Amino acid sequence: MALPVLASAPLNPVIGFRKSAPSAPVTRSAHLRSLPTPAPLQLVVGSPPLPPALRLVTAAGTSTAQLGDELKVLGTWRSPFALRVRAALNFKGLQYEYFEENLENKSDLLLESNPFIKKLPVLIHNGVPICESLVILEYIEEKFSDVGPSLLPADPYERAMARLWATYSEDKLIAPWLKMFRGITDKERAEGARETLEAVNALEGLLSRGQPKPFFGGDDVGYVDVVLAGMIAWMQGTKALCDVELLDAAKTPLLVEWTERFARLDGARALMPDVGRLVEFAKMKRAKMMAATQTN
Ligand SMILES: N[C@@H](CCC(=O)N[C@@H](CS)C(=O)NCC(=O)O)C(=O)O
Repeated sequence: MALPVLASAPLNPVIGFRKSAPSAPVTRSAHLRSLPTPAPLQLVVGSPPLPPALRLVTAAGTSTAQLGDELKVLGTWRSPFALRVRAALNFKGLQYEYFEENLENKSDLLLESNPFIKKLPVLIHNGVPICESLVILEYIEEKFSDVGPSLLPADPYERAMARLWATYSEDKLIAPWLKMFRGITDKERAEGARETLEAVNALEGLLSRGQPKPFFGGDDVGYVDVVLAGMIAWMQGTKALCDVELLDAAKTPLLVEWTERFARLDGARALMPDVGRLVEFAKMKRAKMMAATQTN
């Protein structure tokens, strides 16, 4: 089925922003550190008429049209996995069209693009879909290696470490977080909470290892920052959702600072979900899930 029209969206225009002047060459440090003054943005409203959907062209340094490439991202505002992909494109300065999906009623575009897994995010590059957020990140790195900064370090050992911590985030942070949030029994939820806190402490340790550094990538945002970024708002909402404080300034000060520093970056700010909205949404989803479990 077609993608949904958001109630407030105008009738089918392409709504986007582009920099009003050609952008300067992107240096790694200029693009990834907390940027003081965003480039002036210009509203672009154009045709052709699109399928009913919210399409956003994000502000970014490099027009993919100039590269002869077309990038589309299918996501939802709350998906930690979609946020990774959008943040990576933003940090590399790549323009893309964004499609907000309704997972209760998946679009044909999503089902056709990801027929086996049927999940978000999907990156569609010149009509060719790539699925799974970590796979997409690797694809962006390889395909656009000459555009903008690289998120993976140059050194093979450092690259391996970045990938290791990305896998760690999947297995030891996100999976236990879901167990804590969705667990049916007290035991399951407590186990999830304990494992999630362990991962949070390990990440604090990673940030404090050696010289103090603002990002997991060092002085600049890197692969691990982008992978973890999608969990920032979810970690901030965990106290309200699960009565577990994951971001405690006394226990994990570096991680707390990192979440705030990352969320202020130009490439991230607009992507960060509102925590209150996220909590309300997650409570509603959990209530529905629990009701379904009880009826079955
Ligand atoms: N391992 C996947 C996870 C993706 C995922 O779980 N996406 C969720 C949204 S956050 C989804 O599309 N769920 C739809 C469904 O399960 O039917 C990735 O990294 O991309």
